[in-house]
Amino acid sequence: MPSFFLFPIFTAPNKIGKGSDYRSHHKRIRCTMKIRLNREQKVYFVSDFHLGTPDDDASRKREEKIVRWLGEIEEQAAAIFFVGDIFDFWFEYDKVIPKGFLRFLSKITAMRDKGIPLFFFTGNHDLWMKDYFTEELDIPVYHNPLSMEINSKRFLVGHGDGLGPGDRKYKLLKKLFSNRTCQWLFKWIHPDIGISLAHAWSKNSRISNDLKNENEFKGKENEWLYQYCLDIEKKMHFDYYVFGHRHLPLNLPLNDKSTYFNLGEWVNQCYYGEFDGITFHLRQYNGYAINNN
Ligand SMILES: [Mn+2]
Repeated sequence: MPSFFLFPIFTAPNKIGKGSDYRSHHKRIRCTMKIRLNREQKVYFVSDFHLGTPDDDASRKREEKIVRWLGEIEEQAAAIFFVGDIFDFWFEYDKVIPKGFLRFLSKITAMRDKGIPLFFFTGNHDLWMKDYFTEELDIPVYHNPLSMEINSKRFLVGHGDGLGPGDRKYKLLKKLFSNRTCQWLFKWIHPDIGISLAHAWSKNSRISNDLKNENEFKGKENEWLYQYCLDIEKKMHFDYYVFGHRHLPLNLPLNDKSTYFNLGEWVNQCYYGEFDGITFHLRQYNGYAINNN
């Protein structure tokens, strides 16, 4: 089991994802966590597994690949950050959680039992996480970006949905999805119906279409998260901005000291972020080829 030093300073997640003016988000960013790595240790970041889509077979193969990857990195992992959209749909009822994903859940349970710190961020597909992961697995769940210091580098990490300029349609939808009354109403629909409806919606959503590899980079000026990072950087400095959501692996320098990384996705390309204490690398997992189309 790797030894590690982890000093969470404040446990409460900050609130920078909220508020109508994203330009004031920096006021709420504080260093919320400090991690110090030993020589051999690494911190991993991964997002957008979208477990459950497009069908059970493809999702199962992907899940097996994820479990293999976790098995390969766990010896070196000082911490692993799951940066949202891990599930294509997740909704916690008071006494029920969605069926499936047992291999993945078993793997992360075993890793937590070995003492490896794991952290979840919610994405736009699984924002309805409540206390299940925290209470059952002792995995903190963050709904907004989190700042952290790993060795001497400063990170801002989050799923990234609804940040930056533009995407008003989605921001409105997010308000609806985050609305407590809407959530309360949804939970009274029988799970067999509610979850089926959610999967049908997810399959037709723009984000899901993005997963068919139709997403493309349309220049820095159209990259909302890049614009968001630039804006934060005017007010406070981070060495690395690490987001998911775009389904595009990106490595875009903001200035000579800061870089915006996007973690891509695991339906097609299987990218992840690895920080060795000095440098952040975006890597592709080339384990056992699977056909998931
Ligand atoms: Mn996604």
